Amino acid sequence: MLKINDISLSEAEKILEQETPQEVLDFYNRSYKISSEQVEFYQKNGFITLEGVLFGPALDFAKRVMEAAVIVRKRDDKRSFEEKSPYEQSFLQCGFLAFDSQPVKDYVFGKRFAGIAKDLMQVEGIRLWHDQALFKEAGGRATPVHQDSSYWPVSNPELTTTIWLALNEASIEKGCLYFYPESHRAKKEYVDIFNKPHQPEQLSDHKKIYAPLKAGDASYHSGLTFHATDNNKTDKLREGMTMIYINDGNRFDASDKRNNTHKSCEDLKEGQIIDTKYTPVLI
Ligand SMILES: O=C(O)CCC(=O)C(=O)O
Repeated sequence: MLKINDISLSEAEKILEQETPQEVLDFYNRSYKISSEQVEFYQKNGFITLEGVLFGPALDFAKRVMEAAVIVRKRDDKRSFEEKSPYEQSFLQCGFLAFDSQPVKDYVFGKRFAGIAKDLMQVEGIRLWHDQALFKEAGGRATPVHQDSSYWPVSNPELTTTIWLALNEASIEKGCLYFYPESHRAKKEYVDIFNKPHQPEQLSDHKKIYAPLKAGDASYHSGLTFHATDNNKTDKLREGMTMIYINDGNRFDASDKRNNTHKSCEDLKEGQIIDTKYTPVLI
């Protein structure tokens, strides 16, 4: 049984039945000011880090809710770390958590986080693509270098972005993200992160920039930006929560068999606007 901060399964279930307090809900929907310099930085480099995206009671509440959601989702996984595949040793991955409970949905649907994505991508509207908790266990493996949009059947990968929010500190030793600046303009390259990852040759001369985050800080990276993490060298769990956003208008591109069965595109036909029950307009 997965243990996080000594929360038992029954406590976790109770946490997920709570209502989000109004002050927290207001915080999730309060705008975060992005400057024109920050937009420029994101557009040039393909990523950005931002301080204080969450803090105070909203951070405390979101952290507890996400921990509970991961505990409940992993309730039947009794395997030891050694029994997991190398991919699964990189992180405890739980996607589409927003559709399991209201307090997670309140966080994932927050206009504060989607609004930042809208400003950084300079688009008219934002849809959720999906959410994903990524908790790297103590001693967890490195996450191999990859471009997220390789795994998504979208027509416009340049109009996708991920918020990676640190629910607790994500230091270099704990396996924070690192990014290859400007690599969103590099050649697209599929990395089989699940079974047989490789280090893209084209990045050999690229510098990488680590993005350590304090609790409540977040990074945003384009679906085209190459990124990765080192292993978690500490004895603590690294708790990252992501939401992925697409512009409202991105279309289903089923041309790549390696990614064309994505749940967010359930029942769509080639070329249709991505508009499913999993991808609501958020802002
Ligand atoms: O959290 C990690 O270890 C990897 C995260 C990642 O690759 C992503 O959010 O796109």
